[in-house]
Amino acid sequence: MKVCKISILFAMAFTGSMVSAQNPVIRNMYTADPSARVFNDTLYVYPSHDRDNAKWWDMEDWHVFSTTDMKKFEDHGKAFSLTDIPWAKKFAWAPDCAYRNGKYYFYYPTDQDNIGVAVGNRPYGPFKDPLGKPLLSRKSEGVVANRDFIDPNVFIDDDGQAYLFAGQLEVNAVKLNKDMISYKGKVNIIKGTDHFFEAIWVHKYNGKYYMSYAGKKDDKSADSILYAMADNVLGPYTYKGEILPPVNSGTNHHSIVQYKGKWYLFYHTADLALQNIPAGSEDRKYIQWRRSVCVDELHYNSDGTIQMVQPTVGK
Ligand code: FUB
Repeated sequence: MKVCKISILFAMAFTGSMVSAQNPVIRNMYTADPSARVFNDTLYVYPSHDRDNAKWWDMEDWHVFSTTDMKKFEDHGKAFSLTDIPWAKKFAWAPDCAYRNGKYYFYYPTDQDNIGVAVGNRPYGPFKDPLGKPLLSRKSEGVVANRDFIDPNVFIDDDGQAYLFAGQLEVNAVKLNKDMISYKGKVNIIKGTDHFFEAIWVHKYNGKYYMSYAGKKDDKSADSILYAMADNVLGPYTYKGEILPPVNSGTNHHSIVQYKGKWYLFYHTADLALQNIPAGSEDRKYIQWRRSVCVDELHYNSDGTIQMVQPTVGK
């Protein structure tokens, strides 16, 4: 009887975060760093676009994807590219997008140094650079960037105030002005995000703020998705633990979104590359740069903490 109860509990815990059978959900190209956003009842994914033959993170452009059933993800094509940004040279990495005043604001890092913003009339672009310079960079007053200055995340609170978060090793945060292309006040350095490395994502659930991010939970581990909670968006946060264990792509980068009454964790793995590249091929050593977007359901405990997600990761 005891064994039976334990196995039922185990099965419930596992199926609670069980994958849709289709992971990776984006298969027409390599994609990573998915920022999922809901605009007008459609879920949009803003990922990085890993090149087909990539041997590093030398990405050049961004595509936007959308779904209404969490199964079929439509590629809306190239929305923005390094060639659209005169001041940027390289590395079209993890973006994010926000909606305000009838416009869509696309935030992106370049050169491991800068956070730019581009504006479009539709969620899938095309986007245009309104500033001709970065919105924020490692040289901006108050920014702490001892490693890369990357991975923008925008959070709009219930009172309408928008915040831009960015950074590696330190979480930098500014308040955006209503125009969404400028900021006000000082750069805040967020406290309490233990083990933080990169990939900031802020969301709110039942009045609490959640900051989730990639980081090593101890010296021996690879990057997990970890999280911290706070009563105020700018912290201080209290570290809570792991949401997603390390996956097979080395980097781990995610987003959390509510859609049609369910919560989802988007992340990436190297599974599509493992399926595409035959075992024994030299190219197998490059799978960490040919990533693919996955999604699983996410569940909260009654005290607001987040249950671990068990990803389906290939070998
Ligand atoms: O995709 C390039 C970089 O790898 C991202 O900016 C990081 O978050 C990591 O996923």
